[in-house]
Amino acid sequence: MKFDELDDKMRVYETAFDLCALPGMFLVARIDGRSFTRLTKEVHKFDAPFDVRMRDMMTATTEHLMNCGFRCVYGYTQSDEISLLFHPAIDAFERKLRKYDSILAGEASAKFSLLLGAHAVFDCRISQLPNEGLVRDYFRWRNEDAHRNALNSWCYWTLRKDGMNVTEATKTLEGMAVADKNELLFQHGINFNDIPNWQKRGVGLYWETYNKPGFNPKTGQSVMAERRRIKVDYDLPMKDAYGEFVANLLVEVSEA
Ligand SMILES: Nc1nc2c(ncn2[C@@H]2O[C@H](COP(=O)(O)OP(=O)(O)OP(=O)(O)O)[C@@H](O)[C@H]2O)c(=O)[nH]1
Ligand SMILES: [Mg+2]
Repeated sequence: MKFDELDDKMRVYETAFDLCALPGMFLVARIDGRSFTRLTKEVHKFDAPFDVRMRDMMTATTEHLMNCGFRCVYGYTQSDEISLLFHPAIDAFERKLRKYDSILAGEASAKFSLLLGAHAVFDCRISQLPNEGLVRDYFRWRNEDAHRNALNSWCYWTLRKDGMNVTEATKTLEGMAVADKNELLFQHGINFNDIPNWQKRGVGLYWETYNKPGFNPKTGQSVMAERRRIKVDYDLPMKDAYGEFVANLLVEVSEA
């Protein structure tokens, strides 16, 4: 068989199920650390429940993903996960989903591994959201997940540090109401309201414009040039206000 024939014959197996996102769909990627329960507790001991080094590595990885060839409007990270909202008109790789999944997982794994100085792996999945309301709901979902996890992790590690083993701590928290979890922390001198917002709400990254002083060599004059940079927000709003915040980012890109 000639090479061209062989090429045609085999390529169809590779591409037949190569799905493309439909035009007009909002695309959101979620990139999640593989086995980070083990990585953060056994392999590389991070402080629990939250370690600022983990936060900073996840934030730097998010920033890297926002700058790696996809039109990204918003990045969000909490725990071992990153969500990326792409520009509604993104057309990178003809919107082929396998490209988004594989490249983003690869870029995240490479970046985080370099920062950690050890092997770390991420997976990636894409949500195709047909309207802006669902984009808001998506980000509210992850934001509220961060809040729930923060309360649970704070309770769990408070009990563990108080001498309970894994089973005792897990059993104590099973079915406990939110108010009782807050009270449990309070009894141990922790006011959940005072826990930093980045732990309870996650971290948001978005573009801002700023004026950079420059010099025009032709005229010899100082000039201001408009530039874009990523702002890291450790104090995100929550619930409806967070939904509004995400919707505003979409308004800004549609007006730009
Ligand atoms: N110690 C510590 N652990 C963290 C921190 N941030 C995230 N983690 C842990 O990372 C894990 C993330 O949870 P999951 O993604 O559900 O669990 P996973 O083990 O990564 O499992 P898969 O994603 O299914 O591979 C949890 O166990 C968190 O406690 C941190 O700052 N400190
Ligand atoms: Mg994980």
